Amino acid sequence: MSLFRRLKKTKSEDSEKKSVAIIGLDGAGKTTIVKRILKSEFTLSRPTFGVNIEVYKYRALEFIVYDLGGQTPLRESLWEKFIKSADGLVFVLDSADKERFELASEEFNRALSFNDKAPILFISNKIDLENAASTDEVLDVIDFGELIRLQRKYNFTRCSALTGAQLFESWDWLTLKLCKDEDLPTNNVKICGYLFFKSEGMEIDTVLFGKPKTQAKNVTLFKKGRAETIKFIKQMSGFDTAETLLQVESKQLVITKNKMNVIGVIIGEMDPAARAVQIVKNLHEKIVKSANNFTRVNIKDLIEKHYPLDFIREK
Ligand SMILES: Nc1nc2c(ncn2[C@@H]2O[C@H](COP(=O)(O)OP(=O)(O)O)[C@@H](O)[C@H]2O)c(=O)[nH]1
Ligand SMILES: [Mg+2]
Repeated sequence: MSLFRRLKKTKSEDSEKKSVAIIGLDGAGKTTIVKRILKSEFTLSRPTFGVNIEVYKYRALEFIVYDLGGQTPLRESLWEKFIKSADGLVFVLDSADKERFELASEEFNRALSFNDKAPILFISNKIDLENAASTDEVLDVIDFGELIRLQRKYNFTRCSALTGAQLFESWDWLTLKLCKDEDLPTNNVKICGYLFFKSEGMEIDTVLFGKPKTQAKNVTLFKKGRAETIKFIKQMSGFDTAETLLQVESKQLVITKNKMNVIGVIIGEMDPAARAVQIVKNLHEKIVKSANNFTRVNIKDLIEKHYPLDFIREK
């Protein structure tokens, strides 16, 4: 985001090849997560490796998706090999499937026993569902004590692959753990404009930042961003909050919905999208506040005032 695009920004792609093993019981949401992370526009190569293994390649990155549980000896040795060689581990739990928590916990511990170095992202997925387990309910079954004792790098996060809630932030964490490139921007983003809609689909504002020449250059980019935003509004009409990250031309589009409002911002290709998500969430709050005071908001002013280092500046 370009979490993962950032990783490809390497001098020699082969030398920086990274693999992320994404594991969990069938139906946990692994495939859905990978597809969202890899953004809609990318073509993925997906070689068939064997039963229940998916390998997605994207530049210098390899995502190995593996359904756990009910191992045959052949599959067992195969996934042990994958997990051993993985640079990052992601375990996905269906937080609404409480009946299989114990089994998930066993598989989680087994996976950890094969790899004692890689940072671990634990995703408690499907939090949009009514019967999703709380953090405490998950922690009752999944034991992180050993990880803490061994000082492993791990992160626990509650996500929804469906709405995107918390997903991009947690992947940002993993990317930063995997990525050693000092040049990567970790703090500021370059917002080159925004799209502001009402959740029922009414367009309020589209504003391009920068000098007229830059704006002219970005017109088609924004047209595409607008089409993506409208698509997102339709797809997420049933949810109060949602967020997504897409690749649009050579930039990234972050769209977030918060009850009545939908805001999309376009940021640079290598920018940390998690920061953009954070900024937009704060903008949402400020918009709601000013609506309560009956003042008309100007999102551009808000960005300039509160995030002076996060938009494109041109002299
Ligand atoms: N409600 C909800 N459904 C999800 C979520 N993530 C995945 N699903 C659904 O769960 C099912 C299994 O997802 P899939 O990605 O195929 O699981 P996998 O077997 O782990 O790869 C699919 O029907 C998905 O649409 C989520 O966050 N919320
Ligand atoms: Mg799958």
